[in-house]
Amino acid sequence: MRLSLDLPTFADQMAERGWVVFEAAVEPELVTRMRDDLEAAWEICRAIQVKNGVAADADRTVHHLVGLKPSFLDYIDASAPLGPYLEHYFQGRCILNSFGGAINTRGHTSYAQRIHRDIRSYSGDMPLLLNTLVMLDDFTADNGATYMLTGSHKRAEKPDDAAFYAAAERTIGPAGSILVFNSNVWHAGGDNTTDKARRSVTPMYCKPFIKQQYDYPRAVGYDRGDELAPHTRQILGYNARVPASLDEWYQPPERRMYKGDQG
Ligand SMILES: O=C(O)CCC(=O)C(=O)O
Repeated sequence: MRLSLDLPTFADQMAERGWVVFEAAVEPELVTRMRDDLEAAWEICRAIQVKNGVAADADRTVHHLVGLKPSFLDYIDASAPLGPYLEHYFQGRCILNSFGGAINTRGHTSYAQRIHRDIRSYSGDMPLLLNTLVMLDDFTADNGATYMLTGSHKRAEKPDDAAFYAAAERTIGPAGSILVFNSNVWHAGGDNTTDKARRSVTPMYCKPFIKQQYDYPRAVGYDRGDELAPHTRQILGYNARVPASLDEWYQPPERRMYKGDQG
């Protein structure tokens, strides 16, 4: 991974604008594998969405990709250079909160195309949650590049539609770019008016004391933590687990499930 912004520039833009784009950061080979895995993941997720009666509004969206297909775990591994940026934003450690994705296609819309922010309670200056979106295709104005209301992390109120679309900027970028944004920023996926899919994955990160949307250590395997690179083990949440027995709870610091450096 090659990150096009240095840490001070990232910090300034995140503070002022609430979002940045690292252009063409992910290796093209990994982007291709994630694109293929995303299509396969859609088949798996869709079957369960339909079976459980939650298919409406979720068209071409997928969820919890780590543990489902290998390239998504490879992405976490490859994103180690993002670590210092994440730690700067969180002023400490963070873990994966969720890892979804979307295949934005002409004539199909999903909840992600409404104006929204991904943190339900406005957190102001407290960095609880951070969104990222990895572009797996080039993002253009025509294929639904995300709308971002720059600076809107500084206020809690939802803008009305007219004000939002009059002022929002688009996240144009080549495949492999990573959009990073404060989860308090109001945003919306755009409509795809082209014949080709606009695919993305959306790893989100949180402070380690916040509940993950999915038990990623369990999905990957509780006993696999030691095989993983330190960055991957941290991000997946192996250092911030909840004990389920007194035997797991009564442990010396180095063997505790919630490690002392997690905040
Ligand atoms: O697909 C997009 O452009 C937006 C994604 C989004 O809204 C989200 O991840 O919360």
